[in-house]
Amino acid sequence: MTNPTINTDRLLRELHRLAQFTDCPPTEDKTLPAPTTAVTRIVFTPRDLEARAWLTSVAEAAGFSVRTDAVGNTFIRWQGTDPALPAVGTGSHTDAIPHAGMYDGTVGVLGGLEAMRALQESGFQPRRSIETLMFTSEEPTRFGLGCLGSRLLGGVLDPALADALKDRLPETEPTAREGLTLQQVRECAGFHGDLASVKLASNYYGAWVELHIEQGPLLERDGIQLGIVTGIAAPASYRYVVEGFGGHAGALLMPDRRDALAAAAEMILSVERHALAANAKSGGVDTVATVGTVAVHPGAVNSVPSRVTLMLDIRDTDVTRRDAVMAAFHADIAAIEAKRGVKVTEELINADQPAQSSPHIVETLEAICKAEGATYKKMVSRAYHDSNFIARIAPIAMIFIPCRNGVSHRPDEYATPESIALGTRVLALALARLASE
Ligand code: HGY
Ligand code: MN
Ligand code: MN
Repeated sequence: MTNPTINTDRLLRELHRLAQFTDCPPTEDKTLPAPTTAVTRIVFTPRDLEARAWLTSVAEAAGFSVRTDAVGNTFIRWQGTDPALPAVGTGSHTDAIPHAGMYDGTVGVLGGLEAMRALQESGFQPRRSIETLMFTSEEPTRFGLGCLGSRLLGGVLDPALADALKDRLPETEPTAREGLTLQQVRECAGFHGDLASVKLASNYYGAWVELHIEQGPLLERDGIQLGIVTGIAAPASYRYVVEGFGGHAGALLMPDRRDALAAAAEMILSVERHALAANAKSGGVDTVATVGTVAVHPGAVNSVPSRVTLMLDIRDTDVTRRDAVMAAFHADIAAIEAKRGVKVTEELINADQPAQSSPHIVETLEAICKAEGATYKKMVSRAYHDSNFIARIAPIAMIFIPCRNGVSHRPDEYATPESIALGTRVLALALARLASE
């Protein structure tokens, strides 16, 4: 049985090098615990393209082949002795939301590459080819929909709809192109071809394991070294436009107003209330709802808001419960429209199913953790991941490592070198076992 040595220094060096491809200055926020490394790396921006070119150069220097598909998903491949067999895949994303941290996604991409190199350096020869995949646009920042690359790979997103998605980069971005489509932006970035060609055959991967930070507090709180993910919660997101009647903040009298922001505020509190009620009823914590963006028009202190756009992110491990919260929220929206004389338009962005892990891969990971003497717990992922959509075409599982205070999507996101190395070693051992089957 192979015994790969993870080169932790090399892996940490590369994680910090990748973090330097960022559009935000190193954070000055002294209120956050050090170390803090702020990263903004939005898909198809110059920083993202530089990071992609760097990753390709590192992978090719290790002797692996690299290919990209029409949307920029990047496949780092180690050919097996029996290349006709379905491959074993790992990987994650390197795009980062504004002012995020440096470990979300990147641990899975560089950890996958390091696992491949450590196996290669140990003299291991895979029967099945092994791939580390870097997905395009896991984050919804630019095109409003998360997991763009993996949805196309898994065949759960219509290619024409995808190519028509609008570029939503805020005007402040140097590369903002108001009103361009994904097709125009990706072709400008050098990714051509029909998106219909992105979908992978259902036997392309025989097994898939993604390494990722937990993005929650459970492992650290319980002093457990690794998480084995048995399921991934079902994400849904919606866009709402609230239209009222605005005007001069001094002259427009209260009875004559139809304040769109006041109505939006009631909507935000309503969906929070229904999510909390769902948890109270279930006795659990699996229902979560967040309004993460609010755009106010005209956005002047002395002008009554006439139009507000807000984005809702709602998730649950149980789709029926998630949909029940939405039904209660819809009833409140109707009441708010009647009471305030506003008009609310809803746009469904996505409403996905949860993903279940493969019992075989979970057992494989458990056996490896036991053999390594690593403490572990089986758990669900509340964050969504590209593995949600690879699950449509392959058996999956995920490995979680703890992150400090459970923090993610913030500059103080942090995982220890020991956790990163252990997660990468367990991943390498899992890839070796699965690629020998
Ligand atoms: O939002 C998520 O769950 C992921 O981090 N994009
Ligand atoms: Mn993320
Ligand atoms: Mn992620």
